[in-house]
Amino acid sequence: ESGITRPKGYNVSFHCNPDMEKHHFGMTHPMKPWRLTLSKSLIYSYGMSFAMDNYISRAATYEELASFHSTDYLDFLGTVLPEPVPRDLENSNPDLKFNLGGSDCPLFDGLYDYCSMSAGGALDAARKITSKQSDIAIAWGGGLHHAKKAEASGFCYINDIVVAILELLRFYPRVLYIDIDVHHGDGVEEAFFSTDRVMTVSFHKYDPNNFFPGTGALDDNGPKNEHNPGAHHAVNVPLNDGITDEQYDMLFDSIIGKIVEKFRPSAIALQCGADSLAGDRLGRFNLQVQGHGACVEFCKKVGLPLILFGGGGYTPRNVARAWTYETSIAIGCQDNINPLLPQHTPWREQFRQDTLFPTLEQILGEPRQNRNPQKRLQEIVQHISEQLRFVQA
Ligand code: TV7
Ligand code: CA
Ligand code: ZN
Repeated sequence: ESGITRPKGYNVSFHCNPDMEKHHFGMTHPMKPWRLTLSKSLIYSYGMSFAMDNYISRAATYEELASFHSTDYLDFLGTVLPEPVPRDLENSNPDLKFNLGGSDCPLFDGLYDYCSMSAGGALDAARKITSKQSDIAIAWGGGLHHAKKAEASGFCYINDIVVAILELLRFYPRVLYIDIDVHHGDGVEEAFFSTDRVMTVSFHKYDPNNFFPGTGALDDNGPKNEHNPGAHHAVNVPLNDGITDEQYDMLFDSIIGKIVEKFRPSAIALQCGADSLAGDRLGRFNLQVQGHGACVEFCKKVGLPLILFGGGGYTPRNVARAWTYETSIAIGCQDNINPLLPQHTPWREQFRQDTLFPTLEQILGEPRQNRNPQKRLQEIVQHISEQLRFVQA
């Protein structure tokens, strides 16, 4: 009746942890773990859990986190406590360590649990893939791409993506990492700067002086010195405000198509940050649920083992719509999904419009001006085509 069926021999697993969603970064902080609850409730309302293997993920162990992070950093993360009196601004604490405790990466109750649960979901997803129990594994609680080996950054403390990719690398020769969050995937890029077994590709808003983190220029392609095997294995797609579905999907298909052909990955890890959607509190693009989802669809069609991670996304109703639609794509029921939100959806009034696919006008009133001339997008594709001449599988 719902049109949702389960094709034989094709498995999707869904990894979440309700305890993760209870954490708070602070009242005015843009990162709201509750968006995961809203997303799940919409996914379940559509009945999609019946077409997937659903797992409550465990927390990653200290040893698992230490596969990437330094033990100094983990030890500190495990022992720091939030201050009893909240500070009003960053820099008022003279001994911030590892970039912890500022306004972007505040210390909050249960921080270590929150981080290890996010990484646990990502690792569970990776293991379902490597054990071949899943063809696509979904970890919407992961995708925290800015965290460094020994530093928190941009709302990210533990880089669950790096930890999951390291697990994939135990079984697969090459992994392709793709990042459609509106921010540059700097932490993942840096972690794999010196290996040719991971190619990282980030699409992002780029404005070195005015948009976080300021890295990810077109010609930042990995250190080219000292015979680095990882040289040319970082691909950056710097974009400007207001890019549309049509332009973004053209870029995505053309760039990822060429990369798959040249790099011949054995698995794909896709970070689906939903802050690249129109109307995001921090984002700048004009992407709709359809255009964002088309990236997932393209990756699925490549036919390789695939992990879907979450990431940014600061307007919870848009995050829930995108990750619901993308879950339906993973399952393969996207053509049968009713665009009308199910009547019994919890928090239905949160969604403002009762459709899964609001128009740009519904989302924004006035769409953001598009500052991406076609000519610039062609230059980007051209640069990347030339970069790929240095890459071989
Ligand atoms: C993956 N932008 C993470 C994206 C991380 C972006 C930033 C904020 C922000 C933080 C707040 C807040 C905010 C309205 C927005 C240079 C600064 C400027 C803090 C005010 N409101 C992801 C990180 C980015 C915190 N950081 O990719 C508490 O915006 O631009 C910066 C750095 C210094 C710190 N100030 C902002 O999507 C998950 N932060 C309100 C309260
Ligand atoms: Ca990105
Ligand atoms: Zn982001």
